Amino acid sequence: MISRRNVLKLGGSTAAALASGMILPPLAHAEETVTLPFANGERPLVTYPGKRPLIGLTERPPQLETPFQIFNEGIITPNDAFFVRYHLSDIPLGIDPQTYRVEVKGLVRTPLSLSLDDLKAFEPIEMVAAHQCSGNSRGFVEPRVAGGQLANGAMGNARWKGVPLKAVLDKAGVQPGAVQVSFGGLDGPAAPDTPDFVKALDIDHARDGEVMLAYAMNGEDLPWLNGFPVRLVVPGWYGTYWLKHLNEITVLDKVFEGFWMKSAYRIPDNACACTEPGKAPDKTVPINRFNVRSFITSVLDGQKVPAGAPMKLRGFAFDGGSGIRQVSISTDDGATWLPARLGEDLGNYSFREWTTDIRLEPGAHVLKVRATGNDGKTQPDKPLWNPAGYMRNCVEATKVTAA
Ligand SMILES: Nc1nc2c(c(=O)[nH]1)N[C@H]1C(S)=C(S)[C@@H](COP(=O)(O)O)O[C@H]1N2
Ligand SMILES: [Mo]
Repeated sequence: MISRRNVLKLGGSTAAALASGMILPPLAHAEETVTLPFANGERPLVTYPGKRPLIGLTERPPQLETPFQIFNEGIITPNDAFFVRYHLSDIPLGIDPQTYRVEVKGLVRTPLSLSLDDLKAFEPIEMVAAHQCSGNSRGFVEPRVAGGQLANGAMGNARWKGVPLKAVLDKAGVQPGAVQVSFGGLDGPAAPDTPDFVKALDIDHARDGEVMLAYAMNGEDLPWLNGFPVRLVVPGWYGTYWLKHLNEITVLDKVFEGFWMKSAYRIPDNACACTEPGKAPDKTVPINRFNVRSFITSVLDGQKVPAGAPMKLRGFAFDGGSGIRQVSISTDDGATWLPARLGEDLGNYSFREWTTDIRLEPGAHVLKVRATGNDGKTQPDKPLWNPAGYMRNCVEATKVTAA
């Protein structure tokens, strides 16, 4: 139970739910289930404070996946449908925004202890940026690999508002010899021998003016489970760096060697970030930028569609920040491709909508979508494999039957 005093004054249903101690409803209370399209894909649909029913992966800590059809509602993912990922079971259940502080320390001239008001006094920036877990789509990886068996719902697109990390670091005054900056949050391990979740970025990346301490998401406070009151946003980079409930920023004179950088979240150090299935890589590097991906959202795999009638196909594409140059559609399992129209450009880090008009003869069809970034990179036809099941980005197939 959490005391009323410690509970954030959010107003509305979240505050009420938190005040009544409902922050961690057991998954067993789920009334509905969904089946993701791979073995052992049965999942409960669960409701947490501030969230509509989402696909429950684990209960402690809560891990929630966005049901895929929600991505067809719009190019911005609603806050109450945004996915949730935590590593450590001791997540914060009550945060007082009055006493909340972000400490800036280490190799700086003036260590800082910034309140939420202090952060909001900086000149704000806003950016639409896609967020995605490294293990998004891991459940589709063949041969199967260990880790959260996610379908395609561990991603989302939001308008983030906050302070550039650069402005905060400049205020503290980074000293010569800085190499990396590490980030810690309010959550912690339940057992003392579990390493705390701490991530790090190179100093130049941390000072690129785009990495952000975000306090708002789609015009509202961050949802509790997405890192209230402040999280790091690292545009174009995998979600593992997007530290939630951020309370510690440490400037370091060497490369950070904590477990979550040195041992976890690493990819094969080669151009495809892949190995032969079953083979461990010789050398690894920390996971970094998203590769390019695209999805069809207006029809789902296995759906029946009208034959002979004009049909609008819709979806989105994104990459690690070069922006989407082209999206191509195939209605014949990849034999021929036609360009799709690109929708509104919300910036290079955002999901980019695409649409196209097709007409299908009666029978079974395999629809495919493939995106190319402004950097010239495109999606592979065949899936690439790595031991952690990270960075899946092959061309996806959507099977439909027209009748
Ligand atoms: N404090 C904290 N921040 C964290 C994590 C965590 O376990 N604790 N997980 C990271 C990972 S791996 C991902 S994918 C994203 C998920 O962000 P979300 O829960 O807002 O979707 O948070 C990142 N930031
Ligand atoms: Mo993640």
